[in-house]
Amino acid sequence: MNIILLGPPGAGKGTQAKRLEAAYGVKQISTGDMLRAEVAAETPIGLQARELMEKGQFVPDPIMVQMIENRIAEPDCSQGFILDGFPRTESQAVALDSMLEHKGLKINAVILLDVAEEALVRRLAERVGEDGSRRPDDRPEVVRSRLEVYRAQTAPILPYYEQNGRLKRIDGMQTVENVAKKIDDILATA
Ligand code: B4P
Repeated sequence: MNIILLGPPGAGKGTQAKRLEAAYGVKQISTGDMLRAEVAAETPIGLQARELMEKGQFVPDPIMVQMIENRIAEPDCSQGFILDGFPRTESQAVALDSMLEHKGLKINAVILLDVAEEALVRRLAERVGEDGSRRPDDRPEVVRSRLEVYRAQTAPILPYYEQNGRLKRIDGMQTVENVAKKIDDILATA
């Protein structure tokens, strides 16, 4: 089972992807987490990503596409994966489809978590990591620019996935448990 979770920053993609990983035995691939690991390790990608992420901007498509191609090829993804944070641009979406076609893989479900902007700003302002740390890109001024980037670059890919009824929308304003149940309902028929 291969799943794409789409939605604006703070929609709950990471929250739901973690649960799906545990419930279905498929691997969470969070591009945000992968980039934060590159930043922490001060790799060449991390050094480039740090500045962009702190401003709420996207890391260039070729870097992200290569990162996903390498990750999907790893053995722990052989039972399936959940893409959490990818694709975020039309070019990433097109590259993903051609990459999967070459590998003989397909996406079983594309799920969009819909959440109102005021709720996103509030959630991210309140988000605290497991170690009690705050993310530098959750500052309200950066969240505003992340939402602008989402509107300009990610929202336009939704029609791409709406073709042939591929996109399933869920009201992400419900509780975590209710969102999870709606995802389970979609996956039961995927
Ligand atoms: P990400 O790490 O992907 O960040 P995210 O969108 O903030 O979070 P998510 O939707 O997973 O929210 P969460 O579950 O944590 O990206 C960070 C940055 O990395 C990007 O801005 C970009 O710079 C870069 N990047 C990543 N991928 C890229 C790509 N493909 N191309 C280019 N650049 C890329 O939920 C948020 C909060 O809400 C949590 O506190 C949670 O507890 C709470 N919450 C969740 N569900 C809830 C619910 N139902 N009700 C109430 N609260 C809820």
